[in-house]
Amino acid sequence: MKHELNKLLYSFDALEPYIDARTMEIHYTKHHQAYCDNFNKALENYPELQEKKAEDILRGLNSLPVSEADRVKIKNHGGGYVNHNIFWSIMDPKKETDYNLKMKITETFGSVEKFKEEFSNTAKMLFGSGWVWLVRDKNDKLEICALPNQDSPLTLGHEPILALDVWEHAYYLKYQNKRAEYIENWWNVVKII
Ligand code: MN3
Repeated sequence: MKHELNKLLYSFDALEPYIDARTMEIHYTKHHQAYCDNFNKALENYPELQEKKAEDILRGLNSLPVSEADRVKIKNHGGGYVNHNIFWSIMDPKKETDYNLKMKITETFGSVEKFKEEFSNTAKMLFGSGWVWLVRDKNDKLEICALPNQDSPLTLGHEPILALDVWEHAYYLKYQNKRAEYIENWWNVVKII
C-alpha cells in the first residue's frame, strides 16, 4: 500500500489573501508530495510497515524494527507527510467552529484570545524550521508545543488538534521575512476556532 496525499477540500486560491494560491500550490504539489514520496521510499524494505497507517507508524517510531538511518528517514518524511495532511484539514475558508473545543480552550487558557496569543508567541519564538501544535496530551489536557523539523506530536503520545507550519516554504513567497504577519493572518483561515 502506497501512501498518497489527502485530497485538498478547497482550491489553491481559497485561502487568499491570507495564504496565496502560488504558495499553496507549491507547498502541496511539491513539498508535501516530496515528503510522501520519500516516506514511501523509506518503507520500501519493510513490507509489514507498508500495511500500517502512517499515524500508527509515527506513534511507534522509537520501537520500529528498522535501521537507525531508516528511522530518521521515517521520522522526517513520515512526519512531513502526516503533518501536512493535518495542516490542510484544519484550514478552510468556510469556518466551522468546534464549540466543544472552544469551551475546552477557554477552560485551559482562560479565553480563546489568550490561547491564540500564547500559540502565536510560541510560533514567533520558534527558532529555525518547525511546527507549533495544539495537542491533547495523555491525560486529556490541552497543551501548546513547538516541535522542530517535521517531528510528530504522535511520537510523544499526543493527539494533534491544530497545526501551524512555520517552515519558510509555508509563507516566504508572500510574507518574506515577516513570519509574525503570516502567523497573525493564519488565524483567519483556521476553521475550528
Ligand atoms: Mn510545509
